[in-house]
Amino acid sequence: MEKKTRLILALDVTNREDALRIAEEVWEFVDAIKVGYPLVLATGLGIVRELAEFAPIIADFKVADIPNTDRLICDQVFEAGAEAVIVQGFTGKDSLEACIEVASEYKKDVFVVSEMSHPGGTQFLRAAAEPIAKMALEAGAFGLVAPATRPERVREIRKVIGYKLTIISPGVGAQGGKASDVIAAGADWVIVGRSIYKAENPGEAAKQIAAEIEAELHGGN
Ligand code: OMP
Repeated sequence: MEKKTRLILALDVTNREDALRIAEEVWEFVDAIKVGYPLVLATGLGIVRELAEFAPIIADFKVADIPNTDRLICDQVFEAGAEAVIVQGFTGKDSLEACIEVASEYKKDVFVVSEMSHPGGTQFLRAAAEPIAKMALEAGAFGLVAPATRPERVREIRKVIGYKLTIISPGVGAQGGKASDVIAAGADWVIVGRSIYKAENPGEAAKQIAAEIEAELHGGN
C-alpha cells in the first residue's frame, strides 16, 4: 500500500450501487478502501474485485478462529482480490501465523487488531494490546489496527513496534477522534467511514480529511 494521502475509506454501506458510486467519488483521495461484513454480506464477495478497480482493498473480516479455519478464510479473501486482511490478535500466535503464511503465499499483507477504538475496547483488549503488538511484530505482520479515539495509546503501541510495522487507525469523525491528532501520535494511515460515506459530498469530505493529514505532516504546525 502506497503512502500518498494516508487516508483509508471504510466503505460500510450495504448496497452495491452506493459502494461503487462512493468509490468513484473518493478514490483519488484515499490510499485504500476497507471492506467488511456489512458490504460483503449484503452484496457478495465479488464486490472486492469490483472495488479493486478504484483502490487496493483491505478485507476487514477480523479473522479470529483456529489456524485451519483462518487459513480457509484468508484463502478466500486473497482469491477475491484483496491486498490485505484484518485479523484479531487475541486468538494467539498459531492463528496469526496461519494468516500470515497464507498472505505471504499470495504476497499480500496482514493487519492485526491490537486494541479497539470503541469504549468497550478498553474492557478486555487494552490489557492485551502491547503483547498482541509484540506478537504481530515477531510473526511478521505488515501492520496493526490501533484506536484514533485514544491517540495516547497509538503512541504507546508505536513504542512497542518501532517503525517495523505500520499502524492504521480507525475512530476519526463519527467516533470522536481527530485525523491530525492520531497522525501526530504516529499512525501511518487514518481509517474513516461514516464521516465520508454519509457526507452529502463524499469526495469533498475525503479531500478535506486528506488535507488535514497533509497539513499535520508537512504544515509545520
Ligand atoms: P467509522 O466509525 O464510521 O469512521 O468507521 C470505522 C471503521 O473502522 C469501521 O469499519 C469499523 O468496523 C472499523 N474499526 C473500528 O472502528 N475500530 C476498531 O478498533 C477497528 C476497526 C477495524 O478493524 O477496521
